[in-house]
Amino acid sequence: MPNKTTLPDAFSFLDRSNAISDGINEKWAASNEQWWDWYLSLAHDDGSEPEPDVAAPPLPAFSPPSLPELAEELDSAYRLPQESIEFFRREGFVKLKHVCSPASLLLLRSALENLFARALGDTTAMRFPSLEMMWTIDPIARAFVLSRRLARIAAELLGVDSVRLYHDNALSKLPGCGRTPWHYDAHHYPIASENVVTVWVPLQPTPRAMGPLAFARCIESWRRVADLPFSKFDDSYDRGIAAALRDGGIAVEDGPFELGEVSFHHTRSLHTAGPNRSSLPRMALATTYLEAGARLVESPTLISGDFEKFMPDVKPGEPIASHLNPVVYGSRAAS
Ligand SMILES: O=C(O)CCC(=O)C(=O)O
Repeated sequence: MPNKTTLPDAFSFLDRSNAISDGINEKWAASNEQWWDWYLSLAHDDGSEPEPDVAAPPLPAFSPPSLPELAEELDSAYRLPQESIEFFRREGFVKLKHVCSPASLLLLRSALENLFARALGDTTAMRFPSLEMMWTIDPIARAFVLSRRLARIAAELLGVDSVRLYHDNALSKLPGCGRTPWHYDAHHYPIASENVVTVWVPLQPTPRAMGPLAFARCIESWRRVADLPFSKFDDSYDRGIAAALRDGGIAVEDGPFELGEVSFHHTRSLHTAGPNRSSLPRMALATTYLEAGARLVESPTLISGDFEKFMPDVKPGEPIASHLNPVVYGSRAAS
């Protein structure tokens, strides 16, 4: 069973050039994988003893779909109820059941496990291994990241005609890894648009003990923390958001995810995730889509990580439309 892991302090994850000043108006100098380790080190840990570890629910046996079967499933339309659209626009997130079949999700899980092993070797040395751009090298990841089914839901929730890919992210929260800090994505994405959404696809049944993604209710909740100072060295930003939500009596949706259930969160949605107290890595694919036509902000900051990797040669103020930002749903003419 896992032990609670104490992450080194944030300072040790920052490149030396980023650790000199306490400002954020500079370029992130390390990798995006290191970015996630740094970001998790900004999560508050109250130092209390971890709750007892729990056995993860066993992964169901499955017979893997062929690639054409996977493509058929992931390109077919999902019937998105009007109430779900209204919920998303009011609350900033929505959880939808039966979006993907368990067999397809478990196939993706095993593909990502192989990619993690190849890219990172012994991932137990890290607590929150992450990978990006898997869609450019792996056909199973590509089927999910370029899924018309998922991108169409994203477009319908945002109320836009077409969406492009911003990036994909495989996230593996290992047993014993702590919390993901409170944040909203617009605070770090270098995208000059409100029409940005992330689909979080968990790759196992995810009970509370595994740290499912959790969301503050009400899409306007971020306004309570819009002026909160951000520190790249400590957990003050995470603690500040938690306090603002508590003081404002804002409810948090932190329930489990069934296998097949996914969430979509708006770029202004405040979210967090608990520690993984189970014996299984909590794996998820998080893919972000932006409204076609959205532009790169004029002044990205260190909190944007190595975003240039996702949009080569796009200059500040230009539309984010590189060959790595394909239109995944809708008409190319829109952008
Ligand atoms: O999986 C997590 O713990 C965090 C994911 C997240 O914050 C995101 O995808 O926006």
